[in-house]
Amino acid sequence: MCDAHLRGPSGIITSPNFPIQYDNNAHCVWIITALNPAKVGGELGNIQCSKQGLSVETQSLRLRNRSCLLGNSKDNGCRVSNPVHQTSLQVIKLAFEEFDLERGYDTLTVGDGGQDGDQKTVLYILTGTSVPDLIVSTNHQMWLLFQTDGSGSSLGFKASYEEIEQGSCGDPGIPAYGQREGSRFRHGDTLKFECQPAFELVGQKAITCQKNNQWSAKKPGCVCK
Ligand SMILES: [Ca+2]
Repeated sequence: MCDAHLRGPSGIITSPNFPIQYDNNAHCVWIITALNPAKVGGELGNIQCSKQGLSVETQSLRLRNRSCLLGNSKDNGCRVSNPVHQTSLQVIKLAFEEFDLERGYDTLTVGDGGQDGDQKTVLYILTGTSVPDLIVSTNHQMWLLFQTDGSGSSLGFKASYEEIEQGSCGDPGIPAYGQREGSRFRHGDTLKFECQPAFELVGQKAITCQKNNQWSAKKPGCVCK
């Protein structure tokens, strides 16, 4: 059993057994929900759910109610008297610290929203040994699906998640032995990087926060000349 519903404002996700090798035939789902009421604008109002067949399982009901709050009331039979404006939405930023999966056979799929496995909401399918870029959802929820095949294991992954304000790409950090110009991470903001003397910049000198909440490129690195 490795499925989990996680909540903001922040936390850590690792593959099972990390940093020891993960199991074969694993199927793990994590659903992260931003739940920081202080950051949600306006009155929430009353929520009434009338449609039959709503799950009685508490967690699931909470998730449904949450989508209620975001104005998605037609789908789940809930009525919200005073819906929250989407502009104050919190989204989920996922940053990987370590990543090592058997290339092509074991995968971590990252998607937007709370419906795990929904092909329409897939943001990335990750495999191999490169540490992925920062991933930011466009929704108040993000799902992760970890699947492994019947043979060949690796160390797995470790990632941290954090709620950030909608309209931001999140802080990508500063490269070791480098410095950064710019400290705003919202749509249209650009960060410039340079390296200390004796180090050479590898990657893009400047990256811009795009409207899909992703930086235009990964944070560059500084390597010894
Ligand atoms: Ca495998």
